[in-house]
Amino acid sequence: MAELAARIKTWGRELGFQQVGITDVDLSAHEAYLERWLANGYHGEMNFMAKHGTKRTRPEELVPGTLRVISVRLDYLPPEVETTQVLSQPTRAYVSRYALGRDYHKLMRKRLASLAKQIEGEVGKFGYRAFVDSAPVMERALAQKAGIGWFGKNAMLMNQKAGSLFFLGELYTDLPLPVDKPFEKEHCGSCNACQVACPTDAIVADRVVDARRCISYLTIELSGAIPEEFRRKMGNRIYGCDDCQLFCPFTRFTKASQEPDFSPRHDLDRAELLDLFCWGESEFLSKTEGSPIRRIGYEKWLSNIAIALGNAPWSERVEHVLRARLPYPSEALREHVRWSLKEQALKRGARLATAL
Ligand code: B12
Ligand code: SF4
Ligand code: SF4
Repeated sequence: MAELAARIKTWGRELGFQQVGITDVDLSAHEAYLERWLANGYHGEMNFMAKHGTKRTRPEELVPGTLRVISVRLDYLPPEVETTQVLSQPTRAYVSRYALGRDYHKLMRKRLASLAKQIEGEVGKFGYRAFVDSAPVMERALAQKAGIGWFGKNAMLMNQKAGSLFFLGELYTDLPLPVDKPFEKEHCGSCNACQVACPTDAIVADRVVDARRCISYLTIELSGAIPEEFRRKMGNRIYGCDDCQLFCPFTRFTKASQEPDFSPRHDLDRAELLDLFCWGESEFLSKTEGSPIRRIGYEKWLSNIAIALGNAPWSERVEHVLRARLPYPSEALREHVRWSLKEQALKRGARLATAL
């Protein structure tokens, strides 16, 4: 089994994963943290987080017979993509850097299936299931236990040589493989740059994010109106948010991803808000084919961009394109557009006042 474990790690790296670790199924240390998070209502509308009882923290209840979890890391930041520079250009759209190219779920699951096939070639039929962000699985807790990194104060799984701009995935298996040492050392020390940088104060305690305040949740998961208290704070972030990672000192150790699939499509790394707002629905559907962005749907896409346009400097053209969306059939979208028009009108008024 020790030899097999070593080979699994080599195959994993050959398949393009940057780290591969193995752990057992004991997540008892994490159960109480998850329960408290749910009891506080921090999951908001994400009912899937509360729905599965103890299956999330007890892998053998999700997949009976599971003895070990093979945890993998895949870096995603494409080379030469700007990050904080785009955040400071309010006419441009900031799309979270994980979502610029192809959806990672399929790509990673395919690779995990290839890894399982290689194991099968060695040991014959064995029990396994591959997961990537898709099922009640505690991916960060498993990765920490498998030695991949520590929980940063921003709740991200971090590695001192790679930062945190990576995805996690798992193979649950019934093979009694030897386990790796958990990642015990926490490297955050007295730093709290992520908490200071978070635009909406969503990091409510060390390693605890109140999703209801998190821009990632507001722009991707929330189906209703985005509460007004967060709209100005969202700035130009139209899909997800990376601030608590971008301002983390370990992010400078990020290794650029060599995956062509993660390269930005349609200039999404630096697009103008106005251009994106003018996409029609069929254009949205074709341009986001195979991208994680498609999942939020056209109305949410427009609502997010409308808020960012409200936050952009005043311009006649911005007011014009916003007004053009007022007859749109969705009241949810119209409400966001009305808010943005008010914001634009305030800025127009302020300009006039200074000109007088
Ligand atoms: C729900 C969810 C969200 C929610 C809630 C976020 C959250 N912090 O829980 C929202 C929509 C806000 C979100 C946002 C993002 N997400 Co998300 N998300 C998930 C999901 C589906 C579940 C996470 C979860 O279990 N939350 C429940 C809480 C309780 O768990 P936790 O935050 O990890 O907290 C643990 C620690 O607090 C720990 N803890 C705290 N103190 C202590 C002390 C001790 C002693 C111990 C033992 C433990 C401990 O206990 C908790 C339980 O383990 C996972 C995929 C998965 N199935 O795991 C992806 C996942 C966590 N997300 C991911 C990503 C990339 C993001 C974003 C960066 C996306 C973006 N750019 O917009 C942001 C980052 C926000 C952030 N700072 O967390 C990646 C993270 C990769 C990494 N390097 O960590 C994951 C793993 C998906 C993947 N397959 O790669 N996400
Ligand atoms: S993703 Fe953005 S909003 Fe969410 S915790 Fe991090 S910095 Fe805050
Ligand atoms: S910004 Fe500082 S406190 Fe936050 S995760 Fe990075 S090192 Fe830890």
